[in-house]
Amino acid sequence: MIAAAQLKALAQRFGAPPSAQLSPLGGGHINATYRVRWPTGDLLLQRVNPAVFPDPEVPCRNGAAVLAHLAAKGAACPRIWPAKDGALWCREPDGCWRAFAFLAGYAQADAPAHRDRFCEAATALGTLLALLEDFPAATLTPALPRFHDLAWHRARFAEHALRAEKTLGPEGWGFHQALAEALGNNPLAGPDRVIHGDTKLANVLLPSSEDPAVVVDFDTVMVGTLAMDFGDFLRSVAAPETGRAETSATLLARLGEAGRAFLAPLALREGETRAQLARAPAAMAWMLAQRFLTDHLEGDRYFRVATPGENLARGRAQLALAVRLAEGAPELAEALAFPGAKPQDAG
Ligand code: GN1
Ligand code: MG
Repeated sequence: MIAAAQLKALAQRFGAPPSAQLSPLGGGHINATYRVRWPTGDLLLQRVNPAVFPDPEVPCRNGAAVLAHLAAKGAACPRIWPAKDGALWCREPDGCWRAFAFLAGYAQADAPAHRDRFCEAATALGTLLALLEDFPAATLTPALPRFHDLAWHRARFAEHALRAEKTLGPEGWGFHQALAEALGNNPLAGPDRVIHGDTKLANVLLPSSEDPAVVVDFDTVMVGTLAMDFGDFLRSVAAPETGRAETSATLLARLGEAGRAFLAPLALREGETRAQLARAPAAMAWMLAQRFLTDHLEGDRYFRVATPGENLARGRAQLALAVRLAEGAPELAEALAFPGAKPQDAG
């Protein structure tokens, strides 16, 4: 729990008057986020969680550099709100605090009201990756070492194999085994790119006006592969928490549409093929399932839970989703055919 007095004092370091209104903003499993409002200011104040990020200044620094790059190109992106002393973030004993101008009039792309706007979110993310193609990758420090390293997450989960098998039961454990077989050794491989690292729908804000969509949460920008961002986005578009009961055909048609919108702004590189990208949503869902399950078995130290068992439920849901996505991968590869695809992209 973050004490009200501490929050107030922090808000004042970012220029808020003592009378400013403070309200918590939900969402996210890791950082703590608040909105701070007063007559002439409106900001989003956030603590980067040091229990997750070994050095919470690293995501702040990476994010600030990427946002400066995007702003210089005139892209719609979050605006950092510096502290009164000019600092872009404040190091405190409980983590790093930073602020952004609050984006009023926008809502997260996973909001029920936006359920049919996933292609706008996809285009925003594809455009972002295109804009990051000339970002100096070597200046980024990994905020979370081995973050999207599927083999590493598999090995960590495997340490709990006996308990995991018992906890998941024959069906869930069977899903896990089947995915290991279906997805092969390195389904997220590809040439290096600067990627966002957390491309779920909720990290795209859609406007109520004609303005462009805005991608947020640059804590995990890193050198990775297109498959990682592409796969994470499509697995979130497919996520069961969106509350859709869809047939597989409808789901795959929607994923095909979202996937084409994501890829349209990008020039695919050698090694980035449709067949491989089509397996990435399953791979990302499977990796996330193992991250949730490992955390459940280790006592919920990473992903925040409101009640015990929540990470188990999240893990089970991602596991079932991963199976569905792996089954649909060949069809998704077909659906990803997009105008302008080069023959070598046919994978
Ligand atoms: C975490 O905290 P949040 O919700 O932005 C996680 C992502 C997961 C996501 C699942 C740094 O993101 O990798 O996909 O939960 N971020 C980190 O909802 O681990
Ligand atoms: Mg995040």
